[in-house]
Amino acid sequence: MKNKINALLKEVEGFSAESLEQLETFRIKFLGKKGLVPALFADFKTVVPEERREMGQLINTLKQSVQNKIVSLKDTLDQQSDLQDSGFDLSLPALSPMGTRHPLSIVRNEIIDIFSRIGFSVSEGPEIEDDFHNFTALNFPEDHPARDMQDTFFIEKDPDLALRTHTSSVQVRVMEKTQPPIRSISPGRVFRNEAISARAHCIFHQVEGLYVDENVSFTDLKQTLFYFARELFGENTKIRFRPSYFPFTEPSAEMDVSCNICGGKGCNICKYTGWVEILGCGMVDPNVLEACHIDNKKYTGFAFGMGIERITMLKYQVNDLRLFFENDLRFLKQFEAAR
Ligand code: 2U9
Repeated sequence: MKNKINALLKEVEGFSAESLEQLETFRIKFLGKKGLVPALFADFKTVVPEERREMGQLINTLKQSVQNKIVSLKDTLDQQSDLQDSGFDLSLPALSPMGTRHPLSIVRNEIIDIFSRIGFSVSEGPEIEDDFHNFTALNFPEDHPARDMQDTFFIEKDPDLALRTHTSSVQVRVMEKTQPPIRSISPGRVFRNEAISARAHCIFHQVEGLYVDENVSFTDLKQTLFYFARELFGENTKIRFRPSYFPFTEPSAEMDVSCNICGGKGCNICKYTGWVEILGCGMVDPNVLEACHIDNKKYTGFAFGMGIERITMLKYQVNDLRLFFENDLRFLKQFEAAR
C-alpha cells in the first residue's frame, strides 16, 4: 500500500492540465466517489494496527496534494482564458522596441557617435580604483585636496582603494597597455563625496577623451573640440577657451559654447553672458605620459573631460540634476522621441 501511495504522489506532482476538462477528469480519477483516494480509505480498514498511523497520514497527504494541485491548475487555466478572452495575441512580436532610453544614455551615445566618426574608440575600466590609477599617475600631488576623505569615497578595508573620481583612470590603463597613436574616450560613472542638490550629485557620469601621438598640438585640441561642439549643439555653435588648471594637463583650459538657447544674445540659462561652460581640457602633462611608460620626448597629447549630466541639462533644458536619478516616468517619457 505504501508503495502504491508514493507512486500516486509522484503522479500528482508531475500532472499538468491544458484544459478544465482534463482537470475535471483528474479530479474524478482521484477524488470521485469511485476514485483512488476513497478506495484507499476503504482498504485502510484492512491495515494492521501497527501501520495504521503511518498509512492514515500518507493517504491524507495524497488527498491534500490532489486538492492543492487542482486549486493551482485552476488558477493558471482561469488566467490563461482571461488573456485569450481579452483579444490580445500574446505570441505576436512587439511592433517597436519597448521602453525608452534614459536621457543620460541618449546623450552619452551621441557623444560616443561623434568621436567614433573621427577615429576615437571607447574604453571602459573599473569603478573601484587604486590610488595610482586615480591620482598618482595623473600627477596629483600627495597633499591634493581631492585625495581627502571629504572629496573621495575610500574603501574602508583597503586605504589604497577608492571609488574612481573621474574616468581619466581608464585612460591611464589604456596608456599602460598601448603605445601611441592613442585615440580613446572613456564614458562611465564616477563618484565624489558631495552633498546632493539641484546642481551636484555624489554619483555622476563623465566622458573623458585622450589623443596621444607625435606632434599633437593645442591646435588639434581646438579643432577636435570645435567639431564636437558643432555636431552636438548645431553648426552655428561658437566656442571659446578660458585658462584653467588641472594637475593632469598643462596648459589647461575650460571650453564654453555659445548659448544654444538664446543663440548668444543672453538668457537666464547662460546668465546673460551668451556662453555656457561644457568641458575642461588641456595638453597632457609630460609627467602623466612618463608615469604611463610613454616617451614624453617623442609624444605629446591632448585630453578633455565633461560631465554628461551637465551637457544633458543644457541640451534639453533640465533644471534639476536629481531628476536623472529618480526614474520618474513623467520625466523619462519626455525623451521618447529623442532616442
Ligand atoms: C589622462 C590625462 C588627462 C581629462 C580632462 C578635464 C580636463 C576636466 C572635468 C569636467 C567636468 C570633469 O566631469 S567633470 O567634473 N574634467 O575638466 N578632464 S582634462 O584629462 C586627462 C585624462 C586622461 C591620462
